[in-house]
Amino acid sequence: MYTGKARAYTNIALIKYWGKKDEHLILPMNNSLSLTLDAFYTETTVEFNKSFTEDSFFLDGIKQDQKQTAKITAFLALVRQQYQVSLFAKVDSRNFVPTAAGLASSASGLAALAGACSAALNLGLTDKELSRLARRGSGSACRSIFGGFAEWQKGASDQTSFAEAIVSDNWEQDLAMLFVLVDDGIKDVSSRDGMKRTVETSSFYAGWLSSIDADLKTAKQAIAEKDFTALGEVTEANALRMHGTTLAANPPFTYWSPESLTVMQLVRQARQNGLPCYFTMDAGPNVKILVEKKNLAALKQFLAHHFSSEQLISANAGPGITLLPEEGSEKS
Ligand code: 2P0
Repeated sequence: MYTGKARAYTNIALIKYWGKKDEHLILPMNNSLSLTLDAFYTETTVEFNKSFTEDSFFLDGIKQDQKQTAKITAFLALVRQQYQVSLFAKVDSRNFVPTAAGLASSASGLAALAGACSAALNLGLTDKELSRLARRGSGSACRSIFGGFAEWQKGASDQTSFAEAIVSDNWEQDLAMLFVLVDDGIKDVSSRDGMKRTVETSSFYAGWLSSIDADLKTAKQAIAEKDFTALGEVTEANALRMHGTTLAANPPFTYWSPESLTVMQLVRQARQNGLPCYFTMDAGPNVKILVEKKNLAALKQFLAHHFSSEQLISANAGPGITLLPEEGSEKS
């Protein structure tokens, strides 16, 4: 048998990935830029074993059904094909999230799986190769190979689409992200389905694409100059543009709940009160607030009038993927 283990942290995009030009290869329509966080991560052990007759997937110790295993199985099939392996595998994943608030992330999950496969099969992949492999599991996973800021270069082929670390002089260590967990009770549109519907039907999608290059340039310049206001403003504007595209899809949809709008309004109010902070949102109603670490306590205090402490989860910048080879690559 061949076993390997890896830990990967989730990342939040400041400039979003929204839309694929190749669904099979997971090639995105646009570059994206993210911050990897330390508070939420996945640890995954994978075992390839000739005695297995099928792939299996355990999440937090619970065996997952076929539907929940589909993304994992598809990824394992790709690994088998790409690296000439014929064995089935058992995947054992643990999500480390501060609450059971639905923050489990496919970014950390698929990045950890890619790392665990690399460790188990002794593939010796570089970070770039690992990023390309993780991308095939879930687009955003390619950014979780790296700590701090990362940019996913959309590329034009499987070979040329991968994330890279952005040189930042460790400025990300001055930043924090506060998650405001809100519950909406609305049926989810998965990000995969949501971005597909948007690309295919939204009359606003062209506008989204046309604004990306300028947003990326602004964000990268802000990181280079350690300009929090510039980074925050472009983060918030980019998220609003992404979410705007869903309103013009057919059928239209939104990830926003009334509470999401309340948080957005509170963020604007905090700014008016002299507390610099900026929001972003992904394919769900929770709001993430980018804030300088030195202002995190004040922001939490301000929001504590409206939300319980369980709803306010903070994170700092986190590290890249860690392969845990001590458990790896034993043959028997
Ligand atoms: C992002 N999201 O850049 C964007 C913003 C959600 C909104 O990447 O289909 O799970 O597996 O490539 O990576 C979530 O989408 O989608 C995502 P697939 P993924 O973080």
